[in-house]
Amino acid sequence: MTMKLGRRAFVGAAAIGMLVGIAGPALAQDKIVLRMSTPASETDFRSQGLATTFADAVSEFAEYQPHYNDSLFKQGTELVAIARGNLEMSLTSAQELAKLIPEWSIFTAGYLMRDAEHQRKVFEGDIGKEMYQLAEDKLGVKLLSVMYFGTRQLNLRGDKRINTPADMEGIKLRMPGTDAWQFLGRALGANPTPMAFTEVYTGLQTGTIDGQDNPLPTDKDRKFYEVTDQIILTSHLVDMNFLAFSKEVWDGLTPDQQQTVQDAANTASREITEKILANEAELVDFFREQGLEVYTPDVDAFRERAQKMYLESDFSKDWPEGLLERINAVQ
Ligand code: KDO
Repeated sequence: MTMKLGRRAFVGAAAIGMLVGIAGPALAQDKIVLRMSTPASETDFRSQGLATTFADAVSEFAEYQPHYNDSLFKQGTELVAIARGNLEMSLTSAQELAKLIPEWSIFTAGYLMRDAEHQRKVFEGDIGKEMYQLAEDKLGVKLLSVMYFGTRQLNLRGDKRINTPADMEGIKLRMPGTDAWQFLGRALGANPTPMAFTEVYTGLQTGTIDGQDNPLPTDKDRKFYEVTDQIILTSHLVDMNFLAFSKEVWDGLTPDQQQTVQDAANTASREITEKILANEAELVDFFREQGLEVYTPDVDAFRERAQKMYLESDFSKDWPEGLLERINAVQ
């Protein structure tokens, strides 16, 4: 695949490149300290999987030190922090990567990935290798593994029945604060508004926003069901996270240690994926028990509008040639 780097990517990469290597990894009792920053809570499946499986596997030579709820770095600033040598690990997303590497925006498109299995095969195959290499070359960030984070669904206040994107008109939908996320909100027919993940519960409670989108396990973990009335199963994004790791720290590990870190990331990511899939399957009943309306709209109408908008968007101009077809062909 020929990767064409746009001007934006070069400027961003050069600026970040200049900052790499300012500080070396911290050591605690002769162990490398791996600080991981995330907006997710401590009880989130991803947090739990990393704090057990990953942390245990690397414990001989590294101390895994998680920081939850945006307490160390703000959502969306973690990748630059890693590139600058100020952070060792994060759970990153295609949307955050796309902000720095435009080619990555292909993975922010609604209705692209079919399911968790499709996602795993794409990222554990050649496409994943190429996209991970791009992140390493341009940012000095190693993407160790992909984990399924759940399929994103609409979650709204009020009882307005939503069947097609036209019904979303005027709905103030909180989406995370990057262009890629805001575009997805518009592709769903909504009026998107940026807000940090940690502020969403209060935003729903006070009515600053009419709704939000997240996978069902996240809606449960953050108790969004307490302050909303309905979940519309649009399944608009089969979402994923990547375990991001400082290349500088990685390069300082012995080959054995690197293998241990890689194996730990793979095992933890697979376990997390399985747990999220199992939990997702149980949650429709749970939300109904909490009194929410849960229903499937005209998903084809949402898919058609979103796919058309993405193909006609500026994002698609940065997609590597042939990549869309290659992703679709992965069985
Ligand atoms: C969110 O802000 O809605 C989001 O789900 C976006 C994801 O990419 C990811 O950052 C996630 O938040 C955090 O990990 C918190 O769950």
